[in-house]
Formats: sequence, structure tokens, C-alpha cells
Amino acid sequence: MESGPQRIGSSYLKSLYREYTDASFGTLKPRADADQRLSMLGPVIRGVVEDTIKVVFRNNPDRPASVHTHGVFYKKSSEGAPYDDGTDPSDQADDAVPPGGTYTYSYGVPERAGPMDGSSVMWMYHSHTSEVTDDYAGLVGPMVITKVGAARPDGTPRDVDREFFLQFKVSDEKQSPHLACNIANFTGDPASVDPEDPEFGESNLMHSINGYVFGNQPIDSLTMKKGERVRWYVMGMGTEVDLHTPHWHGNTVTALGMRTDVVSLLPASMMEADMVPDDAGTWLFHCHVNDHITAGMLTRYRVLPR
Ligand SMILES: [Cu+2]
Repeated sequence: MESGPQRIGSSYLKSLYREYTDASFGTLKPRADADQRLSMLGPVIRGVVEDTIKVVFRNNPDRPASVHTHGVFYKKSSEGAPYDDGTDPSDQADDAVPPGGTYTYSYGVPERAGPMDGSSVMWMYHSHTSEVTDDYAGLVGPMVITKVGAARPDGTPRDVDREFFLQFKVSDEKQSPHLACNIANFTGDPASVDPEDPEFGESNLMHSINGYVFGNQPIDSLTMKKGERVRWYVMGMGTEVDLHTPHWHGNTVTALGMRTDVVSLLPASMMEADMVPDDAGTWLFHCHVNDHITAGMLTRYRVLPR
């Protein structure tokens, strides 16, 4: 985690999805206290079954990027992924929005995009122009679809008091498009860095939850009250080392129709886990994979007395 002559340290330049106040993209929308919990993730896109969701995407980074969603209904012109699908150029503007470009994606929300059980389901969205490097750049966020009749006016599920969003990922910063910039800006002696040095490679595997390691996500952003109805949306991303088993100390959840305190995530897994905490305190929440524990894939959550 420490920076050094050949070490980047604990801070990296990332490319992140951020919400603006309007489509002029002049003013970043400040994140509400409740949204600070998102940390590195993009804004929560919300919809209710039978809605149409439109996302106006401005690409500020210096390379092409896109928005590719899971779960919802899209035509080829809103898939956000370039591959040999036989479409003509009029259906390809979504695949790779150029630097400075703007594109409006449109998604239907049929019943099959909504929850099967419960009131809401989380899908992820991410850039799919250069799938691997876009992921390691940080271009990922959550989308929540709520059942008809189950949403408040702002789209949040009425039967849930608090939602949390956490992504478990071994972020390989060596595969980030910002590697050269991070070496130049954060190492002590950039010219002496050998990117092929295995130890340099290991130092850039960030075993992170929402971009934080070793419990550094502010605990205020993971705080709830005893007796509240809490919905945890957890997701995985990454590669073959990304098998994660998020484990809550102190309280249990229901997930996939069973009671547990550990769930399983593989790359691009998405899951809801509902908790009604009955045990106040500050509790560990960590990946239970041994190698990931020692590498810092852990955080804390806090349950206040009612
Ligand atoms: Cu893990």
C-alpha cells in the first residue's frame, strides 16, 4: 500500500461514472449523504417495471467508452458493446462513444427486468467498449428495478429503509488505461519502474470493496439502525481470482431464499441480501477467501441502537 520509488501506493487515477445536474454536463450533481456509500461506483439508475429509462452519457475521458446494462431491454442501438453482430453503422454509435461525445441510451423495463421475489432487484451497468480495461478503469455502477406498486416516488422500494451497494473486485491496476499516468504521478522514480516485475504486478492488485481496502470506506456510509429493513446489493467483477464470499459479522441476511451470513460472488454476479439487524455494534464485513482477507478485502458496518 505504501508508495515508493517503484511503487504507486494507495491512490490511483480512475475513470468513474458521475451524475451531472443536467444534459449540459456543466455541473456535477453533489452526492447526497446517503449516496456517499456508493464510493467508487456510478450513480444508482432507478426504474420501475413498465418504465422506459433513458441515460444521457457524456464521455469525458480521453478514450472511447460506453454504457452497457444488464437485465433491462435494449435494442442494438443501446447495447453499448462493439462486436461482430452484423448491425449496420446506424446501430453502432452506442458501442464506443468518442472522447467528448454524447449518446442517449434507451432501455425498456419489462417484467423480466424486475424482481422475481421481493420488491427490487439490482443489475449492474458498465462500459463495454474495451471490456477488461474499462472495468479496471472503474466504469461500473448499479441499476435498481422496483416492482410496480412497490416504489416510492424516487424509485426506491417502499419496504426497505436503507440500501447499500458494494462491489467486490481484485482491481488489477496494471491493466488500467491509467497505468502510465499512475506510474508517472505516484511513484518516486518513474523511470526505474519495470512494469513486468512480478512484485510490481502484485503491488497493483487492489483487493477492494468499492475501491477501498483495509477498512478505509468511511463507516458513516455503512451505518444503519437496529430493526431497520436493510437491503444489501452486492456484486462481483474481475477475473479468475475474483471468487468472493462476503461475510457479515454480527447479523444474518436472507439471500436466494435462505438464511445465511455469507454469500458467493463470481465476476459479474449480482445479489440482494436483506437484513434486519438485531445486534448493535461495529461489525466486520469481509470477503472470507483467505488470500483476500490478508490482502485487505474487508470493511466495517455499524448498527446503531434504535
Ligand atoms: Cu474475495
